[in-house]
Parts: sequence; structure tokens; C-alpha cells
Amino acid sequence: MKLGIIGLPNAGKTTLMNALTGQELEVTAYPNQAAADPPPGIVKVPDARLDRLSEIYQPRKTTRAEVACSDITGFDRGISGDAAAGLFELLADTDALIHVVRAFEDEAVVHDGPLDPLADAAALDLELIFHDLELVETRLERIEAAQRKGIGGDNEAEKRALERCRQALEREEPLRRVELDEDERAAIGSLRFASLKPVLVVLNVAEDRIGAPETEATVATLADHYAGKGVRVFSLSAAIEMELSQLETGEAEPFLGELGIEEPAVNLVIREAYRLLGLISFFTVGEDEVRAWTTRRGDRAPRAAGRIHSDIERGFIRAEVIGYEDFIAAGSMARARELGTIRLEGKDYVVEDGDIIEFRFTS
Ligand SMILES: Nc1nc2c(ncn2[C@@H]2O[C@H](COP(=O)(O)OP(=O)(O)O)[C@@H](O)[C@H]2O)c(=O)[nH]1
Ligand SMILES: [Mg+2]
Repeated sequence: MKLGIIGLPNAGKTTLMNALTGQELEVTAYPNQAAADPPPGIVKVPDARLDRLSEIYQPRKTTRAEVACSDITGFDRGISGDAAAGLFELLADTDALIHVVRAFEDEAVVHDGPLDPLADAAALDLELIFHDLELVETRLERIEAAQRKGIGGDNEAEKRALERCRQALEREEPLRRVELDEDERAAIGSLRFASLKPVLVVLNVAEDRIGAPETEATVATLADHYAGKGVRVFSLSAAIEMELSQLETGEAEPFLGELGIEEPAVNLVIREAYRLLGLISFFTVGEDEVRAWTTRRGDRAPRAAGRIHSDIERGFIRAEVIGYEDFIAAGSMARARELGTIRLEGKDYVVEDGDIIEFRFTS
């Protein structure tokens, strides 16, 4: 699972990337060039349930769920040619996007024209839309050429889907908005569309504008513009979030208190990204390790077991499962056993977010 951070130059992508991953990549006040292949960072998914389980078990090791994240530098108005192709290549490799939109004023940080978050956001979106339109047109031409030669198969669902996509893109609407049935969706599944990806729009505000009325107003404007499935809009100060991420444990609390917030805003962004990606966490617990694992919503027990090790999926017999809330209510596994809240589940069990699972398997 991988997130990609996009945004116009100087929007605060690298700053947010550092905040999300705890890395210390160079942040510059001038637009910097794209790294050919930027190394992805690892985002650890904050989860209060995991913290609580770790307090109870006092394990030697506590391991969070992880999502990869890349800072995709170089998107700008009117990009084209090889540079654009390279960027879309990187983008195609992600499952969801974080689109950073600048709202902070700073004379020292270059911005193209007056600050206008909605115009900036729409300008980058337009680049994705143009890219997708080109994909659609190329594909349609190929299908038609093949049909003229009599070598095309039955492409009706694909052609129908592509025509609908073309119409939307020509209206400058992202493909996220296009309603397609299952056949149509499958037919275009191999095309690497950019505007189809779920997006978290992050409005990057000045530190003294966190939660301010004008911030809320801009968030509302953006939310209105992006209304529909697969988009969420947030505001935060990337600079503050980066500082928070670099503090030692214990140092952050007074700082958060001053800002009047309970936890860093990036935590919310990460959890929302996780949800947008259709991911859930299940836990394994023990004295050695308390760990959160990632699986897709709707996965059955053997598939979830495979996230830990393919041997467990292959030799799956059954799963002993207790929901997080039931476990906390019982206080311990022994008590949960007495209460009968630990369930034995078979291979058809659909794993739920927060399940604590022990897999039984033959090796
Ligand atoms: N005042 C302020 N400056 C910021 C904030 N976020 C980023 N910057 C500054 O904006 C410049 C560009 O940030 P950077 O993260 O490198 O942007 P990128 O080009 O999108 O990667 C740097 O000088 C940052 O210090 C913010 O929330 N507030
Ligand atoms: Mg950068």
C-alpha cells in the first residue's frame, strides 16, 4: 500500500512528508528538482488501541501497521514531455494521493502569482485530467485501429467506459466522479489513470491560522469543489506537524496543549488515508510482541493470516478471535475465555477492524 504526495512547488510536500514519516529530508524555499526515483518513506499508523494493548501486555516489542509514502516532486502547471511521463509513472505506482495545497503566506517562499488555494488545487488536478484524457484517446484509437483490421475482440464494455471517461474529462471532471458498472470498471482496470485515485486534500495553513475561521472557510470551499466519493479535505500546518514529529515522546504534549489539539493533525491524515485505501488493522498479542497488521476490508481469515506469513495462510485451520472492545471489557484473555467472548472462526470468517487474532495452522 502506497501513498503519493503531490502538490505545486513550495506547497509544503516535503515538509508534510517529513511530518508523516519522521524523516528529515531537505526542505527548500525554492522549487526543487525531482529526484529520479525518490526513496519511499514509511508511515507508521498511529493507533490508540495498539498502545493500550501494549500497556496491558508489556511486550518486548510493539509494532505498528505501516504504509509506504513517496514525495512526488515536480508537478507544476503545464508540465509535459519526459519529465511529465516520469512523474505519472511514479504516480501510477501509488494507491492514493495526498494533494498538498498551499494557504500559508510567506514572502520568502516563492509562489506563482497571488495565493489562491482553490485555483492552485484545480491547476494541478487539470494536469492529471489532461494526462488521463490522453490515455483514453490513445486507447480508443488503438481499439478502433484494431477493429478496422478485424483483429479486435469484443471491446464493447471498454469502449463504452472509455467514452464516458472521455466526456467527463472533456468537462474537466476527474474520473473519480464517473459512475461505471463492474464490467466497465474491469474493462479499463489496466489503464493507469491518475484522476481515478482517492485523494486526501491537505490545506497547508500558517501556524497562526490553524482552525481559524478563514481556514474553515477555505476548507469548506475546497470540500464543496471536491464533493463526491474518494476525496477528503483537511487543514493543518505542515511546518508545525514537522516540528511535532521531531520531538521526543513526552515533549509533544505541552506543545499540543498550547495549540489546543489532542494529537498531531497528521495522525488524522494517516488514519483517513488508511480508511480511504480500504484498509483495516487486526492485532496479534503476546509477551514477545504486540503488533498491528494491515489487511483489506472484506478479507477472510486465511488471507489475513497470509499478511503474517504465507505458511499460516496455507496451513490455516482456524482462528481464535476476540474484538478489541470485548477484550478490553474482559481485561484479560483468561477472563475473556471464561466469559466466552473469544470465538473460534473458520476459513470463511471476514476479519473486522480491531480483531485480536490467534491463528491455528499446520506447518
Ligand atoms: N510558514 C510556513 N512555511 C511552510 C509551511 N510548510 C512549508 N513551508 C515552507 O515552504 C517552503 C517549501 O516547503 P517544501 O516542503 O519544501 O515544499 P515542496 O516544494 O512542496 O516540497 C519551505 O521553505 C518550507 O519551510 C508552513 O506550514 N508554514
Ligand atoms: Mg519538496
